[in-house]
Amino acid sequence: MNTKIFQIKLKQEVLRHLKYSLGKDQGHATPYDWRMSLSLALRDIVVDPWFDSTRKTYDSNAKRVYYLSMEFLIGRLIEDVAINLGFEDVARETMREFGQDYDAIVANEPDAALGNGGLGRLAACFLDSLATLGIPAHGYGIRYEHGLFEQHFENGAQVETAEGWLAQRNVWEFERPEVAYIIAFGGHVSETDGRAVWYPAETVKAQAYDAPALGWQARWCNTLRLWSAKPTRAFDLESFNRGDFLAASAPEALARTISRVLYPDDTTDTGKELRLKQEYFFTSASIQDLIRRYRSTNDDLRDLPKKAAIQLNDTHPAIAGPELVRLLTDIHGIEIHESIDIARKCLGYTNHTLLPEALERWPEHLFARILPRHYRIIEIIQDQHLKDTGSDIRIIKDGNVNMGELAFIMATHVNGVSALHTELVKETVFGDLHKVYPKRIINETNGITPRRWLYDCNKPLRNLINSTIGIEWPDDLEQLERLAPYADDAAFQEEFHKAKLENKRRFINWLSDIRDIQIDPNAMLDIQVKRIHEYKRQLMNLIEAVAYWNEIKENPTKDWTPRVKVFGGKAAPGYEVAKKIIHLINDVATVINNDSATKDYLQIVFPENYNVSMAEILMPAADLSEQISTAGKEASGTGNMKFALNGALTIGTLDGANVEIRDHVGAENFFLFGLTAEEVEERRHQPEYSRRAIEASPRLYRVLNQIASGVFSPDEPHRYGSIVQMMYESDYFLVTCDFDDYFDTQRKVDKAYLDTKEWTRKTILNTANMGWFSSDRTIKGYAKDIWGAKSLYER
Ligand code: KOT
Repeated sequence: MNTKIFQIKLKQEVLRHLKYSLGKDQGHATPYDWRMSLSLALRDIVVDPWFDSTRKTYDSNAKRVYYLSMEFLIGRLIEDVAINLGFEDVARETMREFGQDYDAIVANEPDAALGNGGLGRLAACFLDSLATLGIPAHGYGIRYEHGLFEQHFENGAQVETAEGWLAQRNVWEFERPEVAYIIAFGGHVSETDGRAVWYPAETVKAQAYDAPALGWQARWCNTLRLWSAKPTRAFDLESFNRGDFLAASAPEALARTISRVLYPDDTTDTGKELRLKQEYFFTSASIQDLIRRYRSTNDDLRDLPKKAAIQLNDTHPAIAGPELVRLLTDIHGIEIHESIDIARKCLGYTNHTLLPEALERWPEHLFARILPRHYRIIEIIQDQHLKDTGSDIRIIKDGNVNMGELAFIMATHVNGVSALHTELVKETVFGDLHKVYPKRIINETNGITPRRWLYDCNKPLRNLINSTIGIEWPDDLEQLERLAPYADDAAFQEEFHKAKLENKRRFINWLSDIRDIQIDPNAMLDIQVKRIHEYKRQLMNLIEAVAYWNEIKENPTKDWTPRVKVFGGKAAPGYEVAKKIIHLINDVATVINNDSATKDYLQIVFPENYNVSMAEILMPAADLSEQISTAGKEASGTGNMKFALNGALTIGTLDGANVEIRDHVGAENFFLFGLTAEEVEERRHQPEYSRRAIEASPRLYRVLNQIASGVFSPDEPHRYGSIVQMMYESDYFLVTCDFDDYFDTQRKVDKAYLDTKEWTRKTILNTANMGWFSSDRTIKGYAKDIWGAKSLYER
C-alpha cells in the first residue's frame, strides 16, 4: 500500500479505536488514550502476519522451538512494532496530524520489566531474532503482576517500590481463558503395580496470555505465551455460607501469589518455597501446552524430539525434565526409562553464571514435600545416570536437589554464553560431568538485537549508516564491515562524530528534566550501567573517580580531560553491600559535583531506576563503556555489546564476551587492563593480597582513607567503614589488585579522547566490527547446533 493511503487508513483506525475501544472523543483524549489507540491500530496490523506464521507452521508440521524463561525483560513495544511493520514515519505523521507528539506517546508506555537484567534481556533479544529469522518458536514465561521494583533514592540510599505495569491495560496481549492447565502441588503419591498416581494437596490454574512477537519487516511472527495463576475453584461457596469468609477466598489467595511478583534477586535467593512453586507452575503449564499442541497433529509421543526443542534459560525451568517424564509415563503410559530418553532428546540447557551463590539447590525435604512425584522421578533419573556412566556424580546430594546437575544430565546440549565462560564451565562447575559427557558442553556466544539496539534507539547513526552502506544491515549485521573503509575518511568521521554529539545532547536534555545539572556535550560520557554487584566492581570505578578528583585538585591548571561519569543500576533489596555501594556513589557525587574547583572536569550522575528504556537513551550517547568485572566472573555481558555497537570505546578486563569483542574490534581499539581469570585465581592464594596492594598504591590508600574518615558522609563519618575494612581484609573481587592498572588505563583513555579524529576513527571501527554480535548470529548457532530447527520464511 502506498504511504499516503496507509496514513489515511491508520488515521481512521486510530480514531476508531479512540472512540470504540477507549470510549473517548478527540477533545478529551489524554496521551494514554492516544497511546492505546495507536497501539491497538498497530496491533490489528500484526494479527495477519501472526496468523500466517501460525498457519505455515501447522501446515508444514515443522519443528518448533520452546524457549522457557522465568524472565523476559522486554521494555516498551510500540516503537518496536511500528518499526518492524515499516510504519514508523507513518505513525509519527499520523500523530502529528492529531496535534500529538509521537515521542511523548511512545514514552507513555510503561516498560514491561519482567526480568532482572542480562538473562531476561537476552530472552527478549532471542524472541526478536527467532521471529526475524522465521524460526517457529514460543517464548514461555510468567505474567507477573508486578515486574522488577522501581528504584528511588532517599538521601542517596536505594528504596524500592512495587512496579505496576498491569495497572493499565497491557495492549499487546490477548487473554486466552480457554487455554488453561491445572498445576498441582504437595500431597502424596501411591504406586500400585508400577503405576504411580499423584494425589496433590492443592492446585492452581495456569491461564495463558499471548502476545505476538513480531520480526523485522513483519515477515514472521511468533508467540510469547505468559502464564497467569488463577484459582481452580474461584470461590468456596460452602465456606462462605458457613460464614468463614477467609477460608472462602483461600484458593484465590494462593493462586494470586504465584504470579504476583518477579523475584528481584539477580543471583541469590534460592531455597524459597514460593520461587519453587513459580518455577514448577510455569514449566508444567508450558510442557502440558506443548504436548497438547504436538498431539493435535501427531500420534506418537516417541517422536516428540523431532518436533519440539525445549531450551531452558538457566536452571529455573529445570523441572521441565522430570515434568516431561511424568507426563509421558504417568499420563501417556510410556515406560519411564524410555520417557527419560525422549525428554533428554528434547532438552537443551543454557548456563549463565558460575557464581556459586546463584546455583540453584533445593532442600530435599522442601522439594519432596512440594513435588513428591518429581522427587521420585529424579531419583530414577539419577540411578540411570549412575548406571550408564559408572560415575558417582549425584543430583541429590548433601540434603539438596541440585538443579544444575539435573539440567545437565537431562539435556542433550549444555551451552555457555561466551567462549571464556564455556571453557570455565568445563573446568569448574561442571568439570566432573564434562569428563563423563565430554561432548555435551558447547559454546553459543550471546548477542543483541540490532533492531532495538541500533536501528530503533540510535536514529542519527541509523541514518548515517543507511546513507553510507544501504539499508540491508538490520537483519544482516555483518554488513557493517563495509563502514570500515570510511574510518579514515575525514568527512565520514565528522558525520559519525556529529551523530554521537546528537545522541549526547539527547541524553543531556533527558537528564535535565530529572536533575539540576549542567553538562557539556563535549565532555567524555563514561557510563557503567548494569545490576549493582561486587563482582561488577562499580566500587572500583567510583574509587577511580575520587582518585582523579584528588589529582585535579592538586594541579587544577593542567589540561584535564572533562568527564561525566554515569552510573545506573539496581541492587537486590536484600543485598546490603550493593546498597551501600549505591549510597556511596550518591554521597561521592554530592561532594564532587559541588566542588567548583573541579566541576569543569569531573561530574558524577546516577539517575534512578535504570531500565530498558533508559538504556535506549544511554547506549547511543556513551563515549566510554565500563566493562570492568573481575576476570572469570561475568559470564558474557550484553551491555558491553550494545555500547560498542553504538560507537563507544570499551575499558575492560579479559572477562566474558569482552574477550571476543576485543578480538573483533581490534586490540588497538579497546582499553584493556587487569588480571586474567587465571591470574585472579592465583592471586587469591597469596597471603594478604589486598592489604599489600593498598600499601603499594598511595593513590588507592588515600581514597580509602577519605571514604573511611567520612569525607563523603560528614553526617555519619563511619557509614562506609565496613566497605573500607572489606577492601583491606576480604577483597574477594580484587578491586585493590586491579586498581592501579585501571587508573593508569583511564589516563590513556583521557589522552586518547583529546584527539577527536583518532578517537572517532576507533569508534567507527568498533561499530563496523560488531556485526558478529547480532543475536541473529547467536540464534542461528542454537538452531543448527542444538535445536535442529529451520527457518520457515522464504525471502
Ligand atoms: C541469575 C540467577 C541464577 C542463574 C543465573 C542468573 C543470571 C545470569 N542472571 N543474569 N545473568 C547474566 O546473563 C547474561 C546473559 O547470558 C550474561 O550476559 C551475564 O554475564 C549474566 O550475569
